[in-house]
Amino acid sequence: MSRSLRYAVLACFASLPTGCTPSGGPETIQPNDNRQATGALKDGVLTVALEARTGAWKPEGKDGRALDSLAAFAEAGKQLSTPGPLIRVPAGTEIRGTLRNTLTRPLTVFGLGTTRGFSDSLVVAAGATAEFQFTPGTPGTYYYYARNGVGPFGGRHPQDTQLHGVIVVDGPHPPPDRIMAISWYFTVEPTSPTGLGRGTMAINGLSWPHTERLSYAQGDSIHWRVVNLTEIDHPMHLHGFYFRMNAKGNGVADTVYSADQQRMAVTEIVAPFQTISFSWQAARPGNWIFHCHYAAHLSTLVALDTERGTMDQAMLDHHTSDRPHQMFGLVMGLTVTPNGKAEASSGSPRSIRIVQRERPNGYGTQPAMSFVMDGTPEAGDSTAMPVPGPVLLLERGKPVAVTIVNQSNDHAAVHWHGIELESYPDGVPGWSGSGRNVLPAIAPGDSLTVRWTPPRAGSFMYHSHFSEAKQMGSGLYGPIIVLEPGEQFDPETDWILFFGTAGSGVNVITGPFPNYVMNGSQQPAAMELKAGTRYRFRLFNLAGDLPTMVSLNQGDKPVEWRPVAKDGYPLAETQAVAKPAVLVFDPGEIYDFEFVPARAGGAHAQVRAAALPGASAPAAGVAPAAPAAAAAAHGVGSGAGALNLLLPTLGGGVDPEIGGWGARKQRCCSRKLLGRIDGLRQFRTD
Ligand SMILES: [Cu+2]
Repeated sequence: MSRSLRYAVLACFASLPTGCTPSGGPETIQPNDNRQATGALKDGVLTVALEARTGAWKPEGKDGRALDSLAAFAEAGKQLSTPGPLIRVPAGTEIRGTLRNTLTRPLTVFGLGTTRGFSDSLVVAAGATAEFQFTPGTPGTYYYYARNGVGPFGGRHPQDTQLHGVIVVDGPHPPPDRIMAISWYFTVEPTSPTGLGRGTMAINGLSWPHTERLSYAQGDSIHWRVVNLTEIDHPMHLHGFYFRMNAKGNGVADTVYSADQQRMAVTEIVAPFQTISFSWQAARPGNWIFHCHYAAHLSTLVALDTERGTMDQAMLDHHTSDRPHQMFGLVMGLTVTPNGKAEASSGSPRSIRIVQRERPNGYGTQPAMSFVMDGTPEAGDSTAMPVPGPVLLLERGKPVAVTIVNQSNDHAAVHWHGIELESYPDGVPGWSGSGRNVLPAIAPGDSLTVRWTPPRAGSFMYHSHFSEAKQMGSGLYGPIIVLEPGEQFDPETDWILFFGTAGSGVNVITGPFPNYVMNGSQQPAAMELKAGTRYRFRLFNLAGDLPTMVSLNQGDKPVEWRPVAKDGYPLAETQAVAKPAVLVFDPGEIYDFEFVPARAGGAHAQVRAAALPGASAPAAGVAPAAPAAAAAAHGVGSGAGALNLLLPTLGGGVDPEIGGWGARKQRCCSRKLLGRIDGLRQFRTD
């Protein structure tokens, strides 16, 4: 930096808080990687000075489009950032601070009081400065958050969506960690093709492919905290590795899991204003991603290149030129450098050939797409469009060589979800692999073979990782069942229940919204169960961008089932205990349950997708529904012996641990029925 420019910058800082840049124009709201804590710590007291100002946010990097006139926080005299300054202290530290509101509107600030979270607020008038003081005693992940009223969809007004920051309270000897804060911005424009004016989703202030690249060495123990500062769920998925859930919080309290309560996952729902912390080991080298599993949150809907729903070609150039991964928004990329020898897989691989095909206008104006197993009668019938794709029944430890033959009109890439494999076959084109050996997208008419070995028996899935919103919505997914050597799969007692959508939504405000399907159908065939027989239900979710709720009821009460695995990983004995058969789960999640029907009887079933009213992009602006009444209208067989697979009402005693809906129900008052499967399962248990 030249001397004169440096003085200009210093002068500029001295003149803050009005905000300026050396070149003039609005101040830029910087990304914040949450590595540097704010304030001065002295004699057990942290002194903090915060300011709310207005600036321009560039979630797609300095050459990307700016979102002007957004409010954000800064440390007094320093640059604005989103998320705002990190407050990080050892437990028991007193925090004394001031918050100056330079905006022309009053702010209600949560999280900077004794009880924090949404239970404690500070009202700061326009132009005023407020003082705050609190002494956090319990280690964990928290946040502060501000708003000026509530917008038309129940969340913050667009200009307030970056008014927040993370608070971390450390226990003794905290391991090194990274903090990822998720934020968003969107404006609604009902006349645009998508219903959105402009939208973005960001991690630490940046949106893929502009998010920070994290670097680790093979063997590193990794600790991450994720803070959801948006008004919508994000099912966060790690490729290639399981992580161990350590804690989950809501801003007021952070629940640290005991050893008995910890469990492994590859996808974890982070509900609105929830915090999670988890650990994993970078056991295998290469490039990996950690991303939201709502396909819309990776789609062009959250790219600022989109102008009224249409990609702006001029703006596209500032991303990588070929954009092989077709991802935007909530994605972090990380590279694990090798450290020692790679494990060589042994044995000759079993060859599998899967054909990706497409039929135009299969779902309205959108195509239907299918995976079919080469060499089967379906593959010979060019009109067959089966959904889900063929079950891959594999054996633990036995290598496979899977060839994807792309007969569709779009590029192809397939992700083996939940499988602990090498980086290259992981399925993210333009990213998976290492160095110059990076997985390509498969062009129409081309094919590609990848090799991997399933190291664990359980339930997994495969799905498209290219233009996911379109391709997964069109049917490009299927289950993977890995068996122990010598184990047989018994379809009589082992049931695959795969939830998806028939197409993807086009206009996220007005719809039409896609129908929900189970095993590819809105009217699945009835199945018969025998009383006293032990069944395994494998529930897979890739159903759009909303939570799916499933329950198994007798009369108006859920029966009991026993969760045995989450994302293919067996649950510990202390967790695999019988509980009410109610599940709320998100795309990217897989649950295995054991169920023994006790009594004979007939039943009726239904499943719904639900959303916070107006909070999510797909559900924004929906009219409140009457879920209890609708559920009652579709429930039958309330007499003794009847089993209903029925959606719970909101107060229906959902286990807050499985699905996390409990944490949200305080704020959620209604749901919209976006899809329905009637006659999902009819149990005739005799
Ligand atoms: Cu998301």
